[in-house]
Amino acid sequence: MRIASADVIVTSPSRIFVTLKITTEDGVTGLGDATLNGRELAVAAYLADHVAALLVGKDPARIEDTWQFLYRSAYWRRGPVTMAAIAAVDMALWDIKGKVACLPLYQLLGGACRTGLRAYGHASGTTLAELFDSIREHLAEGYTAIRVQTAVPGLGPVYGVAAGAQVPGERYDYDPAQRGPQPSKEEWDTSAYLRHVPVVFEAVRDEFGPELPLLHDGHHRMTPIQAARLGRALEPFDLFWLEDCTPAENQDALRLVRQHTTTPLAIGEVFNTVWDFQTLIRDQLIDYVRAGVTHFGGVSPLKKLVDYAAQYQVKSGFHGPTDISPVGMAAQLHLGLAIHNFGIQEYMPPSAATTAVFRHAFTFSGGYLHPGDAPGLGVELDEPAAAGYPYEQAYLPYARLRDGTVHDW
Ligand code: CS2
Ligand code: MG
Repeated sequence: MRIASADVIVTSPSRIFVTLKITTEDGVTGLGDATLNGRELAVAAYLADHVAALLVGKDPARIEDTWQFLYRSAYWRRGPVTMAAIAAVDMALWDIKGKVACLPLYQLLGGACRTGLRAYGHASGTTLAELFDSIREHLAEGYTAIRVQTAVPGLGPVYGVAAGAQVPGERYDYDPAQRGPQPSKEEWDTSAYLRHVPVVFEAVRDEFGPELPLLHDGHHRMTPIQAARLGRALEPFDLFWLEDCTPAENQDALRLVRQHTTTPLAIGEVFNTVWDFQTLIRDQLIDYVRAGVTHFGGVSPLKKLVDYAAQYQVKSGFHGPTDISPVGMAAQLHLGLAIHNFGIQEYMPPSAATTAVFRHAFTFSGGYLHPGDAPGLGVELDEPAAAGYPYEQAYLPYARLRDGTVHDW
């Protein structure tokens, strides 16, 4: 069997998605997610202009060899664009292998280690009352673990808090990328945030009790000592994890955080290779790896990452917001079902428009996800429906401090 074609499909139901479709001479197709929020066309071009032609004629069964070929023959390695492109090829080839074997991907990865994957949902509010309502909404939807994001007194819109919608009927926190020619600017003040977050978690614990697993995303906005202070201040509220508490290009920065707090730490959604995690895992500086299959080069390297993490009792917490397409989500669910050191899965349900374009076999019920038992990934792309949602430029917001300094958003 040989690869006959590789096509890049860009569609924008609710938000922009870039998908690679590989078709074999025998007509077997495989899908891969290549969506990089706010830089989507860069990956689409990388695939269409530099990779697609290299795949034609290749044996789709040789997944690892193709991965190594794309990673090493490019000479220029790593980075979000390259790794999202390679990820799409890797996912599509695993999809084909599952369809040829007539097995769901998780069976090819060693079979199920559990009956379902615990998910967490995104609750947020500009006030405590609004936040409590959002938490109750998610509990009513079946979630058994909740990420809590809050507005900060004195600041306008901030990451993760439903404020306004860029698409009628959808919450702001649904997808932070806003359609338009320029990114919107948000104001940030870390001191105000550090004073407010512990107050919010105390109120949430008072309202919902000690058992509900609560997560919080620091979204890379603190210095190491600020992250240490917040981790310490949140200890009484027993968080499931504090995520991306400080930018981790400098992995050693987490030593200072670890030194001061026992709040579990999760990091890595912006990481692209195992080397970004090496010190963090080896030196027990984190408890969960947040890598997402689409930005980490695919199923093959993500499996290697969680196998490495398992040696240090570090668990998975795969990235799962709306800018991981249903194809990427499906791939992560298959891997998550098959690995032993599964921790938790982030899950923001795809919109109705997205689900109409990406028909998926995975299910969410009673707070747990399952990839389904369809062959391969279990996602079919409706190309005529996709064509109905042409590309519209969109950017993630960015942040400036009160004195105008650019800050991590
Ligand atoms: C976030 C993401 O879900 C998360 O944990 O950090 O929503 C992130 O902001 C987006 O993926 C950016 O595209
Ligand atoms: Mg995050």
